[in-house]
Amino acid sequence: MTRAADHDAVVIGAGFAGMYMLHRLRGLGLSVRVFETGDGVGGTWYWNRYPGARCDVESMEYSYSFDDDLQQEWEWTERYPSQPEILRYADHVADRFDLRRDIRFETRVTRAAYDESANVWRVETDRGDRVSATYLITAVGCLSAARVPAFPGRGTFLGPSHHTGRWPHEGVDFIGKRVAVIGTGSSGIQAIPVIAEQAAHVTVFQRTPNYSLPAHNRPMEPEYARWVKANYARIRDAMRNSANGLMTAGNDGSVLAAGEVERLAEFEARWARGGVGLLGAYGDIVVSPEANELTAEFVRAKIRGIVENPEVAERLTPRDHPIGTKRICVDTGYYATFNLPHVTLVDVRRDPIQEIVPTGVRTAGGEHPADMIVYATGYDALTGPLLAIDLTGKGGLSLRHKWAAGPRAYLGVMTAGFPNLFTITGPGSPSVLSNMMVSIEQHVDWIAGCVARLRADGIAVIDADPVAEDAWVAHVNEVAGYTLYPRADSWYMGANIPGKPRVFMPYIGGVGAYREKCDQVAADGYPGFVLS
Ligand code: N01
Repeated sequence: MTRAADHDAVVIGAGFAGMYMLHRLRGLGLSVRVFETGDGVGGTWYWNRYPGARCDVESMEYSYSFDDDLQQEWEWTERYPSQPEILRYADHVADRFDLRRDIRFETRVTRAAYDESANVWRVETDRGDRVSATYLITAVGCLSAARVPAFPGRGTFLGPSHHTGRWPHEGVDFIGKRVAVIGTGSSGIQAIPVIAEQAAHVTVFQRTPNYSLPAHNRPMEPEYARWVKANYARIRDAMRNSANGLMTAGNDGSVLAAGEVERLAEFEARWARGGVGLLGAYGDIVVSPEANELTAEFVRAKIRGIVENPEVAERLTPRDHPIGTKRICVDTGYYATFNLPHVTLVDVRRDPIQEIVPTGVRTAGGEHPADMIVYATGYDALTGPLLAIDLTGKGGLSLRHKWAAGPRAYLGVMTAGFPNLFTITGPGSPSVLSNMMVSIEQHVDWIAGCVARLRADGIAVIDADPVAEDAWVAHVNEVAGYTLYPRADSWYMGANIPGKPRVFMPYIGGVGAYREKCDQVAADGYPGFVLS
């Protein structure tokens, strides 16, 4: 018997999305090849080994739900899981489900082209692989294309420099070192306090002050873990149907309707509980500028209360964007770190970085000596990892060309002109606005269901209908437009990458509503898709 393709499916990436996709496709009897750039599984958690790296979704929620034995047997040790623990979990899953035998590690997919005459994807890697597959599934992550700004003189620096998302596996010793940290997003805000515990001096280069909420991390309470496990079926179901894939639903009420006493009590309670919950205190925080400002002012007052030097406190205080419209940060001791005598804050809006010199960072105000530079400068989010691959669809259409003015995908899962190509947690889906584990499982289950249906019905090709795609993209933009999100220069908007189109990329309609829509489309025989 001749095979039309080397594999039924190629999956790009062996993070949580790629691993589960492999498991599900195997379950359907498909032959699958996974390509992974790293030499291990875990994706984001494989690369992000910087000090302090920790998830801001609670452990009991940031885990797979597809296998009850797995969720019952795995023991999380802390309220919020640290990077090493998440990586151990990913390794455990890979072993438990015998995933590694179908993953080709240390291999980057460089190119994939749809061959219309054979209805296969022809996939090429940097290791010289040339394979074909009926289905191509990207599981490349949303925040995996690390970005270091093109500061002049970057190559001249004499010491080591590390991007937080490409951290050395052997770790980094900061003891006695003068460390420059550029960037104060989630990664910088987590890393800075830990680096400051060891380093002789830390100079933090901040462009935009960020809102950060305390994690109040603590050891897992066994009683709580037992309770969650006993109720997992119900809890997971509620998470799947929630707005953001979390266990604790936000309140619907209005900040403006609440009196000052009630509002402050609610904010204080959520601040004391820790984590991102403050943003869920009321339903209008990311919708109404006035409601948002009251919430932002609560956090600003906290910053003023923690940071002893009023001038430093003011420099750390965010005023240029509504709270929540850039990804909210969660920290352990971030603001208090600026009370330490060996930690300096440089506001690079007032005192811009001019160049990297062999012995440090030069701003307009002078040189800041450093033995080491940490780039916590973020990612070319969502589209970056996809466009890094030279993807070509029908008639030689390149994805880079198609998405030149911004990403376009029907339901955020397929892009017209690229048949049999599925994207897990890509643009146009809730992805980064949700608990990623929930969104990953939803996409993987939907794709597996779709593939099973195509095979059962003898359908060779599925493609998005451009009309349905246009309508979905318009809907994604319309829903974003009801919120304050488009007002911020965020990576959600592509604003952190010079020249990137300014489009709100994820879908903010909510995890539950999105799932319902996807399930309805499947139940109705895939309207909006072209099957042949
Ligand atoms: O990246 P970021 P990140 N000169 O893009 C600054 C997730 N995550 O790696 O804001 C000077 O947020 C930039 O400044 P500005 C989470 O979704 C989650 O920190 O663009 N500075 C900003 O301060 C998060 O949002 C967790 O003005 C420059 C910083 O670098 C996402 O990953 C932990 C600059 C980049 O911040 C990305 O977070 C970590 C320049 N030329 C990450 N260019 C948790 O779960 C950029 N910057 C807790």
